[in-house]
Amino acid sequence: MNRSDVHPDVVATAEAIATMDIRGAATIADAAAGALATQARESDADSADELRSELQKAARVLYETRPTAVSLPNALRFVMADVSGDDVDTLRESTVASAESFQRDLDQAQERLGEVGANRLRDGDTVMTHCHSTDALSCVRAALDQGKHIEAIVKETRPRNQGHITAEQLREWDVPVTLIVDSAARRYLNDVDHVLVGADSIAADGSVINKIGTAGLAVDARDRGTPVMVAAQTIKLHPDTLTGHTVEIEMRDESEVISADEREAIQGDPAGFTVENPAFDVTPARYIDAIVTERGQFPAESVVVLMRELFGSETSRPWES
Ligand code: RI2
Repeated sequence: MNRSDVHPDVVATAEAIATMDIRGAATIADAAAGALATQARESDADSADELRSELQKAARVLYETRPTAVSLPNALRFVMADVSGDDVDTLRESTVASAESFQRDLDQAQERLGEVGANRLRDGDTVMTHCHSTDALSCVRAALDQGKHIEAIVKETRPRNQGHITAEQLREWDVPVTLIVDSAARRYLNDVDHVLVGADSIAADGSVINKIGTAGLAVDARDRGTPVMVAAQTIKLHPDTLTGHTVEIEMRDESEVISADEREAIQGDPAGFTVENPAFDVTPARYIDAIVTERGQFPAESVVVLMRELFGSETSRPWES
C-alpha cells in the first residue's frame, strides 16, 4: 500500500499504538478516531473520492498495528459508518463530526460503566487488579465518588509492568495500594473481595480476552471463591466471533521479556532457546461472575444477546477497498 497519501500524524499514531506508547483498548480507540479526523481535516484531496480513498488507507495503517483489541477496528467501523458527502468539504466535515461524536460517546460510556461497576463494590472492599484498564479504574473512581473506601492489591503485570500505571493512578486518588509480583496473586486472593480487570475483546461465547495472566488469575479466584468482575465498554465486543471467527492473540517481541545482554549472560548456548511473548489470554465465561458495560451488568454467557443487538450479523471492514 502507498502510505504517502496518509497524513504523517496518522502514521505517528499507528507507530505509537504498535510500540504501546498509546495503549489500553479504549485509549487506542480514541486515538484511532482522532487520527481519522486528522486525515480528513488536513487532507488536500480535490474530490470526495480521493478523500474517501485516503481515509481507507489511513484506516488500514491504523488497523494493521495490533490485532487483539477489537476496540480499534470497532472505532474505525463506527466513525466510517456515519461518514457521507458527495463533495470533499462535506465529506471532510462529516468525518470530523463522526470522529468527535464517537470520542464523546466513548467518554460517556466509560463514565456510565463506572457507575454500574461501582454498585458491585461495597464500602471497605479490596480489589485485585491486573494490568492497567481505564474501564476497570472507572468503577473504582465511581465508588470513591459514592463515598466508599476502596483498597487495592495491584499485580505488576509482567513483562511491561502496566500495574505500575494502575498503582500510580490509584495513589493519585488516595486509594491504599499494595503492589505484588504476578506469581504472588494466589496468596492474596483470600484478602480481596473482587478481582477487577478490563478486556481487550469479548467473544460471542462470553470468553474474555485480556492481558496475559488474566485466565490463570480467574481460575485461582474461582478456586478461592473470589468473584471476577470484567469492566468493558460494548466497544470491546468482538462482532466477528458471532460468525465463528476466533480472536487473534498478539505475539510481541522477545525483547520485552529478555534483553540481548541477559540472553548473552545465560550460560551454555544463549541462542539455543526460544522466547515466547503472548500479550493476551482467553478466560472462559465460566470463570467470570459479571461483565459490566455502559448498558448494564451481564452474565458472561448472555453477552451474545447484546452483541447481536449492537452489531447485527454483518460488520463492515472500512480498511479494505
Ligand atoms: P481499557 C490493555 O491492553 C489491558 O489488557 C487492559 O485490560 C485492556 O487493554 C483494556 O484497557 P494493552 O494495550 O480499555 O496494555 O480498559 O496491551 O483502558
